[in-house]
Amino acid sequence: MKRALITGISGQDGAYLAQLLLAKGYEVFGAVRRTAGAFNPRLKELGIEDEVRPIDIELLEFSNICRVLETVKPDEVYNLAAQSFVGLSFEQPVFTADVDGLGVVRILEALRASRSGVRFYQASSSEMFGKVQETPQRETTPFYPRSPYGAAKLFGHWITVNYREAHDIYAVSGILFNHESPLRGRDFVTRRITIGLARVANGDFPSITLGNLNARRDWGFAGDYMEAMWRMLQNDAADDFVIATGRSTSVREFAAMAGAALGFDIAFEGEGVGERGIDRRTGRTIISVDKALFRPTEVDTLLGDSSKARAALGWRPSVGIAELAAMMAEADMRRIRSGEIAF
Ligand code: NAP
Ligand code: G4F
Repeated sequence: MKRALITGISGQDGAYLAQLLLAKGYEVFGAVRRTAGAFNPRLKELGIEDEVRPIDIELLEFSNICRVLETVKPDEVYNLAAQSFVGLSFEQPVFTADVDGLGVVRILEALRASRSGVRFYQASSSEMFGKVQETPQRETTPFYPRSPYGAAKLFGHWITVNYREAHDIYAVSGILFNHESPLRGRDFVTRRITIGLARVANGDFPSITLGNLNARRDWGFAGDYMEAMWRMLQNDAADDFVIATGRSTSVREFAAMAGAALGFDIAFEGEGVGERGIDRRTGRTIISVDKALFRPTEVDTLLGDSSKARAALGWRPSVGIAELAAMMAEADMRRIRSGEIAF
C-alpha cells in the first residue's frame, strides 16, 4: 500500500485528492496547520473524514516538516498548502511569500536531507503567467506574475525545478489553471457568485457585489485536476505540466451561467463600476460592481494549452464550464435550503 502525504488537506484540492488516492488504495495522511476549528468539513462532505490520517504541519517551521516526513515516511508528497487567495496576498505579502515560496524549499530541503526517494508534487499556478506574454499559455511561456501570490508561486516553481536538476529529487511542478467545485473556498469569485446568487434566489439578499467583471479565466472542475496531479507523479520522468481546459470565460459570463441554473435570466447593462446585472424576468438589479473588490494589479486573462499533459499523461478535462457553474450553484442552493453551509 502506497503512502501519500497531502499538505493543505483542509482545502478544496486536499479533499478531492484524498478522495482520489483513497479510491486508488493509498494510505493517506492529511497534513494541516492546527486551528481552533473542527478537523475538516470538506472531508466530512465527501464522507472520507475517518479514512484520512490527520497530522499537524506548519510550513513556516522547518523542524516540524522534517519530523512529519520521518513519522509518515511517505512514498509521495503533494504540497497543496498555501495562502492561496490572490487578493489577500496584496495585504499579506510577506506571509504569503513565506508560506507559498519558502514553504516549498523547506519541504525540498527536508526531502533532500532524508535521501528517501520520495516523489514530490508542487501546486504551481497559472497566476505565474500574470500579464500574459503569449496566448494560449503553455509550459514554455515566459512568466510575468502580477501579485505577491504569483511571485511567491514562481519561486516555488523554480526551486522545485532546481532541486530536480541539482539534487536528483523526483519533483514536479503542476501549473494548474483555475479549478473550482462545490468545495471551493468562499473568497474566490466563482463561489462568491454561486453562493451569493443562491441566497438572492432564496430571498435572503436583494443583490450581490462583484469586482472586475471583465477578467477572464480558464476554469475547470477540481476533481478532474486531481487526476492530473496523480498522473504526474506516476510518470517515468519527473516533468512539469500545464493543466487547463483550453476555454476562457469572463466573470460576467460565469455569473450569467450560474444565474441561469438558479432561474435567473441575467442581462448586463452599463459600464465600469456603473455596470449592473439585471434579472430580465423581474427587472431587478441582482449584481452590482464594487470598486473595493478590484486588485492593484490584475491578471486580465488566462487561457491554458494542456496539449503536453494530454499527450504524455493521457489527461483531459471532463466537465464543461456551464455544467461546472450549474453544479456549484445547485450545491449552494441545496445547502441553503437544508441549512447545511459549513464552509
Ligand atoms: P485552499 O482551499 O485555499 O487550501 C489551502 C490549504 O493550505 C488549506 O488547507 C490551508 O489550511 C493550508 N495552509 C495555508 N497556510 C498554511 C501553513 N502555513 N501551513 C500549513 N498549511 C497551510 O486552496 P486550493 O484551492 O485547495 O489550492 C490548493 C493548492 O493549489 C494551493 O497551493 C493553491 O495555491 C494551488 N492552486 C490552486 C488553484 C485553484 O484554482 N484552486 C490553481 C492553481 C494552484 P487552513 O485551512 O488552515 O487555512
Ligand atoms: O476567483 P479569484 O479570486 O481567483 P484567482 O485570482 O484567479 O486565483 C485563483 O486561481 C489561481 C490559478 O490561476 C490560483 F493559483 C489561486 O490560488 C486561486 O485559486 O479571482 C478570479 C478573477 C480575478 O481577476 C478577480 O479580480 O475574478 C475577479 N473578480 C471579480 N470580482 C473577483 C471578484 N475575485 C474575487 N475573489 N471576488 C470578487 O468579488
